Amino acid sequence: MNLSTEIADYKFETCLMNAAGVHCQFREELDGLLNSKAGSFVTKTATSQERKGNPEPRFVSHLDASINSMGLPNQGIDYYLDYLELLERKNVFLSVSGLSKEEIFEVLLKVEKSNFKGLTELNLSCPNVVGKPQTAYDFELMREILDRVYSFFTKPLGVKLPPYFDLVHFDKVAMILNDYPLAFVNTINSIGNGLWIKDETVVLKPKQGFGGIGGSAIKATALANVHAFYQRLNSSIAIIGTGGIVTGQDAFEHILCGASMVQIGTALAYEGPEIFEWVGQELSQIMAEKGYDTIHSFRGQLKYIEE
Ligand code: RRO
Repeated sequence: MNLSTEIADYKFETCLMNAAGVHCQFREELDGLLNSKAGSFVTKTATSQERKGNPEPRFVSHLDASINSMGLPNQGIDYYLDYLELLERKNVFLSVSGLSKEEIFEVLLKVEKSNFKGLTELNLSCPNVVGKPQTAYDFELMREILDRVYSFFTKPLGVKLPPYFDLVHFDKVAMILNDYPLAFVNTINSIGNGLWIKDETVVLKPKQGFGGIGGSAIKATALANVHAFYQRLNSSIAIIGTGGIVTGQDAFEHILCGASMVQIGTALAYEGPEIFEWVGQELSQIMAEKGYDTIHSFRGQLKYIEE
């Protein structure tokens, strides 16, 4: 079965990969993804300097559910650029962000000037930095940032979005994104600021227990966001589907909604990189049963119930 896909001019042997933040902070973890059946990887969102992140416990997960308030722990942009510049493969993703507009521009300028030849993902949706709202929920700020970024950044770029919950918001965000030559949009990040309780106590230390929710519970929201943007974005902007993928059926549904590539977060954290093998096998089997040879033959072909 052929699970290959492309984003902009980049080709991938299979459409499955990790979600940023999972199994990708350190070289050893990235090596593990390189040696797995994933078609690519994305690095942990990098800031200008190394960050330790929030105090522990800051991540709790099961196979199909998670809550996190990591607080953007990462090794700093130089660490990821050093790693990526030495790789022979170019079809990989570098995730970046910053705690201020200026920091975002500083990090992206470094990427622009580097020898990195892959795809850059600008994370506009980190839900866990104390005192910092998610950029992509402020539409004016999002446009201001993209205007400035495109004044100097010439490499293939995409954005990581938080979930939206209103059709008017899908319209507004798509209208902004369609004004830029984005290579891709990645939807969704975790659903921000949920709360888990055990023994009458929150399970995470930071932010009095509030954290981003991942796993099966967010699949419906993820599918809706993938499809809403598939319906609204210019066809030159590829969609990466993230959220609630545990099985081949989940990956199939993301592609049916319009995703060109799908990312696994919570389930990868629980199972490790072997997960790509069985999700790939399950996806292949579903496609074979339905008579689809490639993901292009059903991508975006979601059916509606007509009168
Ligand atoms: O590090 C985090 O707390 C984090 C980030 Br940057 C993000 O984009 N999404 C998330 O769930 N956690």
